Amino acid sequence: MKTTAFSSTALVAFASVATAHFNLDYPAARGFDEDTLGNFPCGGQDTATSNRTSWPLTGGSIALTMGHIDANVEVLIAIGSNPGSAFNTVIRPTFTEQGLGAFCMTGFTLPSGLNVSDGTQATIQVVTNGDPDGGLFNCADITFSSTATNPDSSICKNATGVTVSVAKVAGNPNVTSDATNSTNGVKSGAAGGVKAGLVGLVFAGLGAVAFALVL
Ligand SMILES: *[C@@H]1O[C@H](CO)[C@@H](O)[C@H](O)[C@H]1NC(C)=O
Ligand SMILES: *[C@@H]1O[C@H](CO)[C@@H](O)[C@H](O)[C@H]1NC(C)=O
Ligand SMILES: *[C@@H]1O[C@H](CO)[C@@H](O)[C@H](O)[C@H]1NC(C)=O
Ligand SMILES: *[C@@H]1O[C@H](CO)[C@@H](O)[C@H](O)[C@H]1NC(C)=O
Ligand SMILES: *[C@@H]1O[C@H](CO)[C@@H](O)[C@H](O)[C@H]1NC(C)=O
Ligand SMILES: [Cu+2]
Repeated sequence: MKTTAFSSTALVAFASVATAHFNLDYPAARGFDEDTLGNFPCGGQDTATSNRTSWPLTGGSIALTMGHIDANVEVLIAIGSNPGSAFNTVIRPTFTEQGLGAFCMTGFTLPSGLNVSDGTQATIQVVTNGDPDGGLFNCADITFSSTATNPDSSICKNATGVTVSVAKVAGNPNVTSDATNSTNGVKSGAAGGVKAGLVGLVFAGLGAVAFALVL
């Protein structure tokens, strides 16, 4: 799925068909480099930017453009103004998305244990899987706001044919797609910081299996 020319104007337009592995369109990504998207924790964009999106305390949305016909997706968050790689909290456990183009996740709620209020700064990390090996990452810096509103349907929308299903990660004891079974999608005993790396490995295995099934 890796292609060459990806223009920044296409990223701004949101409406364009994906040419990258995946894009994080909203909240605004720190940046984008197709070649370093596989680098933990933020696809080569590892320093917080000053371009923070005001994001709702409850019911937030995250808009992506998907460049793989089939991808596992997970969303994590780290609290703080420049949290490094401390993406210890899962806010959307791993699931499988199918279909190219616009994909907007809606209805985010935060685990009750998280110390977040109006004005808290944080960074959202979106993890998807690769081609098929390895994890792919991108991050967006946000400020939680009780008055933030979600973007309109020109930015937050699903392309025709986009579907989601339960992730095929049942074999990994450290990952659960049942959000009610753990506070953050990671079973106790699995270190959160380590987990994103594990997810990449899991994705690698899944990719190989999926590829074999296609054949
Ligand atoms: C900053 O974020 C806004 C959306 O919140 C986005 O439209 C804009 O392109 C971003 N600017 C840069 C330089 O990334
Ligand atoms: C929660 O965050 C506020 C400000 O961000 C801080 O003053 C307070 O100590 C934090 N509480 C806990 C329990 O970490
Ligand atoms: C996109 O599809 C997902 C999965 O069905 C759904 O949860 C989400 O709300 C949809 N987004 C929009 C903007 O309708
Ligand atoms: C929930 O967690 C318990 C204890 O770790 C485990 O026995 C059970 O299988 C889990 N359920 C699901 C659906 O993952
Ligand atoms: C699960 O997590 C534990 C603790 O971090 C780790 O030792 C183990 O290798 C993990 N297992 C898998 C299958 O990822
Ligand atoms: Cu790709």
